[in-house]
Amino acid sequence: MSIPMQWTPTHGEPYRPVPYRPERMPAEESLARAAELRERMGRRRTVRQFSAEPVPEQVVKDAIACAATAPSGAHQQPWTFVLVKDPQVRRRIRAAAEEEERISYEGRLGEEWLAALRPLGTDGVKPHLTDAPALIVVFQQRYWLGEDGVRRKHYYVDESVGIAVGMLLSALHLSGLAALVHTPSPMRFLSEVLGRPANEKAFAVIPVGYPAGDCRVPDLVRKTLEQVLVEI
Ligand code: IYR
Repeated sequence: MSIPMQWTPTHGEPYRPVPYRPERMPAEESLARAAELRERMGRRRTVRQFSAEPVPEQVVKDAIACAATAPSGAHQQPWTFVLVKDPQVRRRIRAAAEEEERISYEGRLGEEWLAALRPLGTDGVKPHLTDAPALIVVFQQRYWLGEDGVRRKHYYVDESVGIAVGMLLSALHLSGLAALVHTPSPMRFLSEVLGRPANEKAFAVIPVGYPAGDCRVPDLVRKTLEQVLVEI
């Protein structure tokens, strides 16, 4: 692998395009790959019961590197991925998350929301936060903060980080690891526990690992292609 060039912030520099000539994939190969990918992606499931078995750390880091290739508004790459391996920090995150979730499930969510969640079997107890061997806490950089205190606007932060998380989930799944997108609400405690700066806002907590031996998932049905695709 070649050593990547170090990124430095850009702002107001002129457009200096470089050639892009990816090798053209024959249509037959495209078709075969697309069908295989569709089948493999179709087998991804959100997992809430994890084995404590460790995962190869480089797989997780490679998946984060894949996520960080996501397109972003003005190529500002407004994301930070905090990889939490320390069991003590995971315990603190779980304790703080469960405190918020208990309030949520005891009524803050409201009847309609609770009814929508019922088929998923979720509740305020979050063992995955300590059982999974790693947590990836994704932060959005709401704005850029230079060392000299210069503060610059970031654009399309939600969209950019959402795309990156989608790519992260795909990379983890295709590398053989299971994950869950957990969104404790409110998430402010994550900045405190993880010591993140004021320009960063927690976006999701993603436990990563192998499913527990007795892992079960809700019997969900996905929309068919015909139900989600409109051709004009
Ligand atoms: N954040 C809560 C509730 C929750 C909300 C949605 I929308 C889900 O798809 C799943 C859970 C929790 O993590 O349990």
